[in-house]
Amino acid sequence: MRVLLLLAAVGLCGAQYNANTQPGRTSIVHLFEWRWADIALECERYLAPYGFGGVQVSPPNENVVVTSPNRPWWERYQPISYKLCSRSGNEDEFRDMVTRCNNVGVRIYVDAVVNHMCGSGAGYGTHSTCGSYFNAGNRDFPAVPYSGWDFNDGKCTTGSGEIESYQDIYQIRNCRLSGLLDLAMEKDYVRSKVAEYLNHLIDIGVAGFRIDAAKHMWPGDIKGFLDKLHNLNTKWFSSGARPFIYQEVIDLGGEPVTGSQYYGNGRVTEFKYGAKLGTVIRRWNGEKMSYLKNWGEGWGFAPSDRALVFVDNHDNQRGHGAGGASILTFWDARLYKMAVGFMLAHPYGFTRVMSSFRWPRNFQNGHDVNDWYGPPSNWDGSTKSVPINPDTTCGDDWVCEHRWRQIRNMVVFRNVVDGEPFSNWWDNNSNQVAFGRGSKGFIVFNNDDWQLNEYLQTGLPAGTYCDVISGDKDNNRCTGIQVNVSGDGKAHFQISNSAEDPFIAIHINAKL
Ligand code: QV4
Ligand code: CA
Repeated sequence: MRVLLLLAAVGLCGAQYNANTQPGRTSIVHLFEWRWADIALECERYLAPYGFGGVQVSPPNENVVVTSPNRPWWERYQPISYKLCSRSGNEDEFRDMVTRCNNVGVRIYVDAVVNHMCGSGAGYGTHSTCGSYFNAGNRDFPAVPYSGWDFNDGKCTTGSGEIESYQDIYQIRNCRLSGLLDLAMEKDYVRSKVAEYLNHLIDIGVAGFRIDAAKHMWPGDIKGFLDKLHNLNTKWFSSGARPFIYQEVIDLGGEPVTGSQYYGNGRVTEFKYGAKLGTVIRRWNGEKMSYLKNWGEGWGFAPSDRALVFVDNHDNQRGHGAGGASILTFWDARLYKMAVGFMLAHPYGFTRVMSSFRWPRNFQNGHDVNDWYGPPSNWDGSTKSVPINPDTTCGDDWVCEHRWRQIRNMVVFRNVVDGEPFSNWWDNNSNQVAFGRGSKGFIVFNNDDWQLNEYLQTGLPAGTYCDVISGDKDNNRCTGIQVNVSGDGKAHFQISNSAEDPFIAIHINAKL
């Protein structure tokens, strides 16, 4: 009996690191600012067929309506209540999305903004996405309810009441992050209100949470509300399954708050990953792809089973948060596809693919003054639905990186090679590299300024393979490059440095 209890306990803890995706589905996609109705459709028509494990959705709770600037994307990071209504839809639409996505094996992960409420300057009234009254000035949020007692004001020691130094662990947790009213998470009442919100979502059927601004809450206070969370809904999850937790903790080193302090609660977003990979793929600071041989923990990242990894996210693709100029995004499409391809082929971490909207970037003195732009929207401020073009791309300024053939096919690649070891590394001591995943997949990159022309050990069984970067396997023919693996596992690769996509990926499900 004791063994069973122990196993149950481990199961309880272990599962917080487990994404609760269906077996063989190994990535999630952040459908940033998408409407619930569109996500439900995308689960059924695209994400399920291509083996995406789940979707990170934008904050579903009521937020302040910001009109200056006009409906910025970041208004959704200023909660007014935990009612499920936002520009993405209402509670019925949210429920419908979760049900339809779960029914096709695609999970929903909610971006939980629970460290704070709206900005101190948000005023008072009913300018909120559900019409709930609030008064930021006296910390009054009757729709939760929260009152002045539930905020950290008395605890913060800085003059401005805001975080002024990231070298002071007390300010980071007890003061306001850019003026956002900071909740007193040590109070059981506040923990209970947060848990009530998250349990409402769990009971609807979500599989886990991104904990926004986790760095700004004490790890023990986060545990305080996590311990109050229900098990997942047994309509779609096994009994006792725990919500997947990944905490947004920006840790590029050099600060007293580190990601490792949060491992006890769940995974942590590994921001070093995208910052470093961007530098390597851009070949900045003398970085080169041959250095990626020990990618992962060897580069000082979190342990693989504690890391949530990504090339870019909704903040740093527009200069918010962290990562800086090296971050690759859809704006740098050719290099971006290489970075995402490398991430999805490499075994390190749990992978999240970004799916963005386009906005009119306008750099002035190195800063994009339009970094606040909200999603494609109608004249009344409502978010536009996502039109799908005949060529399967998205219209109306939705970028849909997750639908780019090179990225979608690498999501499939990751599923096919899941569990296979990192193997058969080769490099030319510069920016031509290759590696395999056991006997199931192999990938080759040419990021040098000359042709790659090599015979390489792939580890794959003999046969003819379709390159899933330049094309697809369509019935029994390749629409792109074909690769012949001989009996000894070797294959000849030629990649021009001026190729549209200077990398080739093959796996056993793309074998003729
Ligand atoms: C302004 C002034 C304040 C003033 C306040 C008065 O700067 O000094 O006190 O007005 O109200 C927006 C504006 C910001 C404004 C604030 C209101 O940009 O100028 O403050 O609202 O207080 C997003 C955006 C922020 C935005 C915020 C709330 O990035 O620009 O602020 O939403 O709308 C750190 C954290 C990390 C964080 C990252 C951005 O460690 O956790 O900064 N990342 C997460 C989210 C991010 C979000 C938040 C946290 C806040 O990924 O999208 O910030 O929820 O690194
Ligand atoms: Ca805080």
